[in-house]
Amino acid sequence: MYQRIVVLTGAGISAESGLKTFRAEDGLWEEHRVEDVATPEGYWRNPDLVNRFYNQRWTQLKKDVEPNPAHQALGRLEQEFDGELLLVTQNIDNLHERGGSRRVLHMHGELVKGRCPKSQQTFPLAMPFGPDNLCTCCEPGNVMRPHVVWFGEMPIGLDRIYEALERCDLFISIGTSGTVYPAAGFVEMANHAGAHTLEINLEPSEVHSQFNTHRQGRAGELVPELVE
Ligand code: BJW
Repeated sequence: MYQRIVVLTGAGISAESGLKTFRAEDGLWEEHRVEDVATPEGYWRNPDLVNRFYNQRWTQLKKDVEPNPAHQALGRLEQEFDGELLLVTQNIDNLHERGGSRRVLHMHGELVKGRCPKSQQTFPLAMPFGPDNLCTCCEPGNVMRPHVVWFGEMPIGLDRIYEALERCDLFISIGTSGTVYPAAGFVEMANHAGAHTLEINLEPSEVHSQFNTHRQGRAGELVPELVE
């Protein structure tokens, strides 16, 4: 059986927990222009707007969101699997960790952290983003920005991800539209490595034709079935 697995997750895996995806009709960007809330230029133009966008998502995550059976199944997989497993998520929520996964690579950052724009040091988020939320690594402190990766910025942990993709024998993509690179290109790398590639998504993604196998439907049903 498989010995080296890479799992990539996207917003769709958290949809059944009540978190909005990005590109759905009622999605996170419905009321915003992508250039305004998902680029560094948008942030520096209007930090208040971007802070409000992330503070709302942070409040929701703290208050009323729980991991769903797909997160929990991946948590069990990590505990029970004997080989190498790398769980890479594009999501900035912490539902994988709360679902039992101990080693999660957040390639687009983490909602529960802020980052000093000068030193790039990250801090757990103790209070909402705003002019009073200062880093403690500088004197005087700098206003922290969300620890997220916007368009035009370099995703986190790419060396580790590419190394795992070059060696993997199974690549599973769950709940992502395949529209954002470099994540959308991971299937091609896994195919190149000779891995079996499986897509689990509600609808065919933009890169679905590159996968060997597809399971179309809800992650909360299909991922537990796969892991059992
Ligand atoms: C379900 C479900 C259920 C629903 N069960 N499924 C041309 C070619 C290549 C690259 C580029 C290019 N032009 C520009 C670029 C670069 C750019 C890019 O990709 N642009 C595209 C728009 C073309 N990329 C970047 O800038 C990245 N950096 C970069 O490239 O650096 C340089 C570099 C050079 C060389 C090598 C490597 C790097 C950075 C990208 C940063 C993305 N940031 C965001 C915001 C993060 C913070 C936040 O959360 O607010 O990340 S954008 C947003 O999209 C977010 C997501 O992680 C990401 C992907 O979205 P995702 O997860 O796929 O969500 P959706 O909504 O799109 O899809 C959900 C899916 O789930 C749907 O298909 C549903 O059907 C499904 N679903 N319910 C199963 N219950």
